[in-house]
Amino acid sequence: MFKFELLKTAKDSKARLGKITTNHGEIETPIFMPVGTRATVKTMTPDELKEIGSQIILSNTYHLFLRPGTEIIEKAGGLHKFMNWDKPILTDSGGFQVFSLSDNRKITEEGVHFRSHIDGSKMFISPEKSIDIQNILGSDIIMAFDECAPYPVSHEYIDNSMRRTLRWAERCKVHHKNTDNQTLFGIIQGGMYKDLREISAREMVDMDFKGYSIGGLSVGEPIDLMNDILDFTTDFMPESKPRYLMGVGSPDYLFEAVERGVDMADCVLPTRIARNGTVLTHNGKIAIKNALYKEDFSALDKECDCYTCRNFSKAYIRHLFNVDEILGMRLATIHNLYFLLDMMKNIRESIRGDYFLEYKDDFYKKYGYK
Ligand code: PRF
Ligand code: ZN
Repeated sequence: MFKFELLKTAKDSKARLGKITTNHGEIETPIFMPVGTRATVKTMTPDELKEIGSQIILSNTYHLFLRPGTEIIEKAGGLHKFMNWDKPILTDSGGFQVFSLSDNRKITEEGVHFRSHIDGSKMFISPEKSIDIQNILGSDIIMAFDECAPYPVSHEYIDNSMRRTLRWAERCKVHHKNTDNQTLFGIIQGGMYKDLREISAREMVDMDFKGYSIGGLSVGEPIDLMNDILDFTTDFMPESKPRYLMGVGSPDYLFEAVERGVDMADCVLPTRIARNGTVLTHNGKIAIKNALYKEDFSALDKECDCYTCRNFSKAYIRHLFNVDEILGMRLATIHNLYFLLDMMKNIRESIRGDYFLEYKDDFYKKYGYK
């Protein structure tokens, strides 16, 4: 079961309002997906994730393949049961992590040989193997195996890499049999080269996936370049299918993506920065360890209704970080995720009410962007 309904397209931009239905429930789009790389959104219980409004989480083939391994997750009855999360799960194919984390990679037409970043043991992931692993995980939305090319890199490199990713996508589609329960997305690559983005987008769309991801962006390029390539790419994508921008999760990147027609995004940013004491607020980021907050008994963000902001002060959370108490990380994570999920909810409301660009403008002014 997989359905995408496009409910509305904004008048002032390419922003869209939609709804995805999966076997594990509905997802309102545009949506931000918290990242649970190793079958846990770091520091958060599933109940807490639900309480802050998470509708879907992302997990990673690469990490779960290395540890605990597919055999254990299979015995547990799949990833949903293993981690006790009964809402939708999207898994990435390993096509990014294998390139960013592993050692001694060798890319062949068949797949990628690499050494585990944990114990150095020899590993291999091919398009077929990535699908097999994701089939065992039982995630609702699965990704084709791709290469996320580095930046900056030559036109020739991206040309070869993007065409191999197209052939790999075709192999994933042929190999994926569990189509009633799991929906496969193709990933558009092409680096920062428009001619290659166009080929990748057109060929992926011809293969008729149920949804399309945009990969190879937010890899270190300037935001204006990303916005330009993104705007160009979404024009080749069908209106009737969801569009997922991979690895984007700061407030400005999310607004810019939605404005250009993106429906889904994920990133470790809110959870990662929370663990080093960086907190998102309506007036910009703050470093909670700063001495400035030593005697500040107000909430992290006076406009936030999250559990953390309703119950604890900056001074207390600063203290927790300064003495390395794990509750500090938990409270900051709850707040940062709530902040982004609430922002996405406001974005959806603004598209519904035809004031998306005004909302963006107000948010940016207060946050201190631009
Ligand atoms: N491919 C895959 N996962 C990803 C990316 C990609 O290009 C990115 C790029 N920002 C993040 N995650 N498979
Ligand atoms: Zn809060």
